[in-house]
Amino acid sequence: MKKTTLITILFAALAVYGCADDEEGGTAGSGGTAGSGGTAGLGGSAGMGGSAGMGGSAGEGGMGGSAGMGGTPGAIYEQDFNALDINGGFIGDDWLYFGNVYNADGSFKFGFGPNPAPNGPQICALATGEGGAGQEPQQLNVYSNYECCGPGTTDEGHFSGTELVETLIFQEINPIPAEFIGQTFTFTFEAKLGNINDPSDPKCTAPNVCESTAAAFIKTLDPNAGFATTNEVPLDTTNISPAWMGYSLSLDLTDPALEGQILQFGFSTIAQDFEPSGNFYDNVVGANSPTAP
Ligand SMILES: [Ca+2]
Ligand SMILES: [Ca+2]
Repeated sequence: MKKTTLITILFAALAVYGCADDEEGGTAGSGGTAGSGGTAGLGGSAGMGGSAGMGGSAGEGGMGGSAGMGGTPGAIYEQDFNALDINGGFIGDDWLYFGNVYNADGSFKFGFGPNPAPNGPQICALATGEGGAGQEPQQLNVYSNYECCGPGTTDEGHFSGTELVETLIFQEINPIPAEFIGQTFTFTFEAKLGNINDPSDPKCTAPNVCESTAAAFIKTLDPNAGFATTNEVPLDTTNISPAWMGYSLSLDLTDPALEGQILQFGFSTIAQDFEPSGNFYDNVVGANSPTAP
């Protein structure tokens, strides 16, 4: 049943994205097309099992957000952030947040999550006015959790002055279905430098040194091995251009052992001592294509 429904969503997704020409017009007429996308999304939700993220996306395709992005062949997830509620408490569309704290020497201290990714004031937030025609009206700003952790009590994370605070903002495919094996998963997005390590920030003026880092990533985790990371493809976004540019990273899913594991893709930051860490992201696409021999 799972397999059958998954195939349904894959075809349904293609059908939805196939309507891109309609969507690009931004006309009311495209709304009607998107309605059938919503129906397909319900099937997708069941097919993807735990991944409400994927099903949710297709289901909400009725809003035209994902369908409107222009139709990427093999796309299983698309988000331009334009139709998400900028006044809501969460990013929505099943974006998740996981937090980690590391000791000053980089050793792991503790982690927590996953939880729904908040729409500010910490961790990440929908933004507007940070892009051009290809990114407006809304983008995603990812930064640190400056309330982490235990202010006035345990004084950890930023409040320790030396510990490292990691934020991970991601979509999850859980479990990885059999159909993904033999495919290459590609994560593409656009990004613009935010306030990360901004030299004009008082936090970054001598003698203080700002050392925040940021990245995009694809990971797989094995739930049957204590959620051990079985693959990790990072793309450093610490020093990206202040102009919007496109980026891409990919992971070969050939290993049959990946079936049933968890695939995550998204953005991360590591910061300490309240140092600035923000970047802007937009036009996220996760797509499968047959792995080249
Ligand atoms: Ca956008
Ligand atoms: Ca520092």
